[in-house]
Amino acid sequence: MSAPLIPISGLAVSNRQEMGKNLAKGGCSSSSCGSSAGPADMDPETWAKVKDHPCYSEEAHHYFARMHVAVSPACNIQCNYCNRKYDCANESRPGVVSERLTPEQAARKVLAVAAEVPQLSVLGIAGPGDAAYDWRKTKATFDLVSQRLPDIKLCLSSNGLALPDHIDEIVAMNIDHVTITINAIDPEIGAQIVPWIFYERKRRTGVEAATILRDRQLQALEMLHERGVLVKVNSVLIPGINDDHLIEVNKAVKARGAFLHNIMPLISDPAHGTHFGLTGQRGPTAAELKKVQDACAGGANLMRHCRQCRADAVGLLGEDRGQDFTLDKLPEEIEDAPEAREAYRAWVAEERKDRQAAAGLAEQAAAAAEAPTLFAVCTRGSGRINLHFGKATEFQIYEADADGISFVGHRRADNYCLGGYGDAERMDEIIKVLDDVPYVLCQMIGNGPRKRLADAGIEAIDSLGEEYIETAIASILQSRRAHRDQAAQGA
Ligand code: CLF
Ligand code: SF4
Repeated sequence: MSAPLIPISGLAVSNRQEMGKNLAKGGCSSSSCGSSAGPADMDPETWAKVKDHPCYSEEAHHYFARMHVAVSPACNIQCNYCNRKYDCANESRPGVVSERLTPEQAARKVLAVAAEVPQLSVLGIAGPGDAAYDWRKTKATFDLVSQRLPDIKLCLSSNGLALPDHIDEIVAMNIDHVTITINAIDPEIGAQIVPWIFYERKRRTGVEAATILRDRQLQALEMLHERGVLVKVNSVLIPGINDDHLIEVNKAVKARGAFLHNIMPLISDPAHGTHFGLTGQRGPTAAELKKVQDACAGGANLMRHCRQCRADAVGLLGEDRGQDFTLDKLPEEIEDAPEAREAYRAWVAEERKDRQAAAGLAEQAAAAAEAPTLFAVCTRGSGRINLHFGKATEFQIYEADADGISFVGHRRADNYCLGGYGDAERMDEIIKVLDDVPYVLCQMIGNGPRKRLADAGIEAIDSLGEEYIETAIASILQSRRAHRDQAAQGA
């Protein structure tokens, strides 16, 4: 596949080149947003590990796809937010169930996706149970895939209880990325989240269980860090149980070498049949989540672009092509196309240089922003505004302030356009979701939805389609500033 290189516009090229030379950071100005860091912020070995991983690098998530295969149904603990009928809720959206695969079926599926999706860079195993406890199947799958697709990175997610038993194998198998879910380091709090574990052939409960789980999780984190494996820690934010405590978790995992901390909101619904769902435990609001994330600033670097994907997710984060690759849809003959992935990665390398230079300029332009301003962006990847408003099922939220322009999260909403007509109720929902966002940037928008947004105080801008997001935001800020200056001179 060859993707087109599109020149940036809106900013003078000579200026852009000059700024590019001075560019020192990788697109995120926030000190707490380490996942956005670029090659200048880390040693070359670490950068090589994260540059194509959509979860470990916020920047990479614009370009690269991951896929999950649901091969490991067994689990050794019980989380109060999990119903075993569905997938592991530690790193997948609860309430959905994946097609369970044997390692051979999973390897075939990975081959099929790799042949079709040149953006694919990572294979993850994140359930439906625990990848480290159901180790035989996890290992068999990774072995099969790495023989056929050595360029695909391997990634696994676990509750941590069984992880210390597999460190040598993880290192030997070149698994560079491991996620451990740690919701508490205080066993009194942990016991409110995990009522029992199965450890050394015995079921254990309460504080004893939570203590063993915590010790094994932290041990695994230290062991992996010592061996050069990057560890991301996931924590599920449960209001009233561990919200205040997550700052302590953040400090504890940072001290033991965690590369990233991903604080995810509890998703709780009685229909999921989980203990928390049935007992009325609510999830956090977006504001509560942001408050806890912000309170962790200065500790372990935070991941803010997680989409809580499914245990059988396929595609860029935020898109899910899993249903295109169910077993019944896989072709009989699968021909790998490594040259397409190579060509795509070469294109991304060039695109990155161009985008980073543009982002550097944008940082400068934003530096004069008087007050923090939010922008909702419609994008289908590559860090560009390249999606019609009506097709967006999520908006990427960027914030411009005196420190620069940074990605601060995403907000989901059903797509407004239903093939020829717009859905008024969906528009109400979109307006609600964007209530504090004054600008929507999209590739195109019709007059009707533009007016609905304007009536709600949101300006839709579709004149910057295909621009880099940061560049577009910078040129909007510059143009607003020029208008204000003109008005002031005229007054
Ligand atoms: Fe999958 Fe997890 Fe690996 Fe990513 S997901 S096993 S680290 S390849 Fe990513 Fe999905 Fe969030 Fe997970 S967006 S749920 S953090
Ligand atoms: Fe469920 Fe995952 Fe917890 Fe096991 S570790 S109980 S599969 S959420």
